[in-house]
This record gives sequence, structure tokens and C-alpha cells, in this order.
Amino acid sequence: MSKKDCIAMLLAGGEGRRLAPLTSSMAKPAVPFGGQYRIIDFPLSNCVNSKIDTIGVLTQYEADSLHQHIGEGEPWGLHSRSDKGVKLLPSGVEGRDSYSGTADAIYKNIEYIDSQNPEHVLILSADHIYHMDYRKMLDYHVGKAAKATISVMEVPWDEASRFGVMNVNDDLQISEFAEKPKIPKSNLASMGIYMFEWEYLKGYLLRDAANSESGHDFGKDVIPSMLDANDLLFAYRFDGYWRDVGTVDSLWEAHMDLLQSENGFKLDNSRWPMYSRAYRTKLAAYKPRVQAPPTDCLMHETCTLEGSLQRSVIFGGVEIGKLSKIKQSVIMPGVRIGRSVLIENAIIGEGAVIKDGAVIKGSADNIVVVGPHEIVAAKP
Ligand code: ADQ
Ligand code: ADP
Repeated sequence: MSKKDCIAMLLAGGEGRRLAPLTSSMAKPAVPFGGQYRIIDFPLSNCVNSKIDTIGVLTQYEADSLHQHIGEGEPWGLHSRSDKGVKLLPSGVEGRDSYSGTADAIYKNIEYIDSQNPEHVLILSADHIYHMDYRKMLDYHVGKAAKATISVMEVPWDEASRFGVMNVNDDLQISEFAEKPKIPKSNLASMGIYMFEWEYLKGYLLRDAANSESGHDFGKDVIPSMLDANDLLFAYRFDGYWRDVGTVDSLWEAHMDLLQSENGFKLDNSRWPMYSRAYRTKLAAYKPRVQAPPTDCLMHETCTLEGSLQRSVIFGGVEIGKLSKIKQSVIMPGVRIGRSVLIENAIIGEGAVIKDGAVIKGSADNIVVVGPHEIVAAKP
């Protein structure tokens, strides 16, 4: 196969425990986002828009939820073929035992990467909300003659210990890196997006696999050992919108960001289209009583709304009965809400049923979550 300049490997196997119970039956990247998408649609659409046509998707926890969504890759124009398209790479099959860390997951797929013959490999996390042109990062990486390039953003100091953080020189060369330090020395955070020269990375993966002391993780093990060897690693500054939606609060906040007219995040950007699988919806069965949603809400066209909405995101197939009030909430696909229900500062998981008169009320710093397919009745 002729040499490809860049392929992407999408890490989609994380369990997402901090998003529980939303991740009780699906992987974190399969969690619905933005009224009609799932989280993994963001990196996948970014790849398509960046003209990266070969993508391996590494799955592990609740892999079926992602396999169903991605299928043959048709919605993204990434039909699986041997020489390009999207390739599902679940752990535990074809000689790939379970992935013990992010670097191990890539190590166990060396054969697939080699078969695609890339010059560079882009490693992506599948659970971030952002629009990014990976081509610009590749150009930067090549221009710097870097061995590895890490996308970075400044984050608030009080959040820095949730990330890999680094120190850089004036030229943005990375001098120090610490994965989730208790006391961070920098607020320049890794976005978990790495560009590597493939032959270079492969050497490190082989050595890391042979090291019994290693946790086989990019942030904890591989990046620090590259720096220990004084290799040329650069930071690539990203200045757009980017959110790690790994916690219930951050998932809720990122949804509220969609509803802001300023400083928010716009999903309908014609220069950066989003692709997703459109679900079969029982449109005919819905009485078309859908009224225009208030301007501070996002509502999928297949909802039935008889109650009222304020600052909320409502996904496909949702039904909201008479006299029900939904405020500052996220209502995932197929949720059925009866009459006289109050939902405030909450996330309601896919397919849940909220019975007449139920009250689900959180606060801005304590978002309440109802798990997928849960049934909530009114208190007697
Ligand atoms: P975390 O977000 O904590 O930190 P991690 O839990 O390792 O990173 O997950 C990264 C990605 O890999 C996620 O998309 C996850 O789903 C996936 N993943 C995890 N384990 C996997 C496995 N066994 N098999 C397949 N996929 C797996 C990372 C970096 C930090 C950086 C933050 C930015 O380590 O340095 O700051 O991302 O969010
Ligand atoms: P069913 O399996 O009952 O025939 P559908 O095929 O309509 O239902 O939906 C299958 C799944 O997709 C369900 O989990 C449902 O909640 C979800 N879903 C339905 N409509 C949409 C939509 N417009 N957007 C996203 N997900 C949806």
C-alpha cells in the first residue's frame, strides 16, 4: 500500500465511571450529546473534515454500544475497506487481549497500523467536545520536525490536577510533563491528542510493552519516557472550544454552553459539518403537536412537546406531557415524560420514563442524573 501521511487511532474503550449511571449500559463515547449526536461523533467528524480517511476505533468497555453506532461507517462516508475507512478494533478478539492502558491498546494494534503504512499516527481520545482541524496540527508537527506533538490548552488552575500538565520553552518545546499531579506546576494542559511519527512511536511501544513496571499509559508512562530521552516533543496550542465531558457536571455544562448566544459553542457550523447516524424514529406515530422551542433551547424535530421548556436540550423521540416544566436540563433520546412533571438541573438518560407528577430537582452545582431506561414515579 502506498504511504499515507496520517491515520487516526481513536481511543474509545474507557469505562467512564464518573459519568455513571449514564454509562451503565454504554461506553462514554456513545453517550448522547447536543440533541442529535453521540460524543464520538466529534472526533469522527473532525477526522472527516480534516481529510483523514483511515481511522481505527479501539473499543473495550460496552463495545457493542459503539459498534452499533459506527457500523460500517456510512454516516461519516468512512465505509470500512481494507485500505481505508473506519475499522473497529475491539479488545479481546483476534489476539488482542484486554487493553490494560491507552499505550497498550495502541501496542496491541501495531499490525493494523502497519497494514495502513502511515508516516504519522494521530492518537485521539473519543470523549471530548470540540471542532479541530488536525491537518493544522500535522503541518505544525512536520514544520517543527517533532517526534511527537501534543495539543494543549490553558485550563483554570483549580482544574489543572485533572489533566496531564507541562512546561514548555519559548519555542513551545516541552521540557517537563506530569500526569494529573496533585500540585500542578503549570496550567498548560494536554488535551490527550497526540501526533507521532509512526516508526518512532512503534519503538517506544515495543519497549513499553516489555517493561513490567509500566502502566502502559501515554500520559503516565510513554510521554515521560520520551522526555527522559531528551526527544523533541512540542506543544501545539489550540484556542477553540474544547471540553472534556468526563463528569456529570462537565457534560451538563457543555450542553448549557450550546445554549449561549455568546462565548458558547455552535454545532451548526457549515464550515465544519457534524456527521452522525440518524436513528429510525417513529415520526408517523407522533401527533405533530410540536411547537417551536423557545430560543434558549435545542430541541430535536422528532419531539412531542406539550409542556414548557427553559434552557434545555431535548433529543430525538422525547415526549413531554401537559403542564410539565423542564428547566436547565438535558433530556436524552426517547425519554417519555408524563404530565405535571418538574425537571430542573438534571440529565435524564436515554429511554427513561418519568411518570405523571414526578419531581426531579438538582441545583447548578449538584446535577441530578436519571439512568437510561430508569422509571421514576411521583412521590406518594
Ligand atoms: P484521561 O482523560 O484521564 O487523561 P484516560 O482515562 O486514559 O485519560 O482516557 C483517554 C481515552 O482513552 C479515553 O477516550 C478513553 O475512553 C480511552 N481509553 C481508556 N482506557 C482505554 C482502553 N483500555 N482501551 C481503549 N481505550 C481506552 C488523558 C491524558 C491526560 C490529558 C487528558 C485530557 O492522560 O494527560 O490531560 O486525557 O482529557
Ligand atoms: P424502537 O427500537 O422502539 O423501534 P427506534 O428505532 O425509534 O425505537 O429507536 C432506537 C433507539 O434510538 C432508541 O434507544 C431510541 O431512544 C433512540 N432514538 C430514537 N429516536 C432518536 C433520535 N431522533 N435521535 C437519537 N436517538 C434516537
